[in-house]
Amino acid sequence: MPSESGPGLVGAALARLLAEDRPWRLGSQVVSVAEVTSTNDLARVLALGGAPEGTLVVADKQTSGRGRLGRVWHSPPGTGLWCSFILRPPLALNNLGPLALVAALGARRAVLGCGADDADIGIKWPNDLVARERKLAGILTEGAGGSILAAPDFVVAGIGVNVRTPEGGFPEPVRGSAIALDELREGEGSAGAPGLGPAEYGRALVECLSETYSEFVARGFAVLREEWLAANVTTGNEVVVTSAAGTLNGVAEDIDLDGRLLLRLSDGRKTAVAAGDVTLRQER
Ligand code: BT5
Repeated sequence: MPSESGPGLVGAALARLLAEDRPWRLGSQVVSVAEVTSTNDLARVLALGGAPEGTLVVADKQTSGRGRLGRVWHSPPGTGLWCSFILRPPLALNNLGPLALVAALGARRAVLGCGADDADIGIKWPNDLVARERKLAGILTEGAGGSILAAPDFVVAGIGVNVRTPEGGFPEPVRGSAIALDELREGEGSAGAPGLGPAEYGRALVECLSETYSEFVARGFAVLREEWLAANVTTGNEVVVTSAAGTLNGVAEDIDLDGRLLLRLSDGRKTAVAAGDVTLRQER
């Protein structure tokens, strides 16, 4: 059971913004806490208890925010949107592969909606948002209740976006590799506008993720693939991909309709990678 405490400020502010206008598929319920181990943990408990699709968990602060493979996600209070959506996609297991890429596209559209420049915001496969070669956002999708044959009962899509640079800068492990929206642009109406906080970004995210998710569920990843390719900073580069299966060196050539990265290996063979970490070696 995740530990949690008190009502949160970010989620409460976001719920107020959404109350003005709530035609979206996601965000129909906002569960707001001041502090939680991980919003993914709380979302999972709520989903197991029957919470409907679109339920959104928001925390001001996470004490054990995590990335993939148990890596730490730094989530200091008031500086970012730390949230998880409960999704119940009506899709077969073998169609769920691109879900994290769909979430990254939604998070990117929301960043652009908050005034960031299209050219500034890249997607690094599979699901990081990057700006100025630093990480702006990360996504962690976790499913539960399925099997190797059946789709999970639900998927929790956890999204962490740095909105404001923490006072005194990012913590040491990510100092120099992390960036927040406020650094991208200055001035009214831009990504760095003084009024833009985690809740305002959250309002844009609810709208944009509702769109990309609905498009994906209705028509498949094919309708989003071109947008993903245009925004991505991975294909066209020499890369090293590290996964449970080992390390692969090659050129990232494309992604397929399952969201897999298509690599041409040094010996000329082609392979498709479903999950892994990419390091860019050089731009071609
Ligand atoms: C991710 O993993 O990027 C997924 C991050 C998901 C975070 C959200 S917040 C809401 C929800 N609840 C959670 O507990 N998680 C989700 P990965 O690709 O494995 O990247 C992790 C790496 O990102 C770390 O090893 C650090 O290098 C870096 N990192 C950690 N915190 C960061 C931050 N705030 N900004 C930028 N980079 C960070």
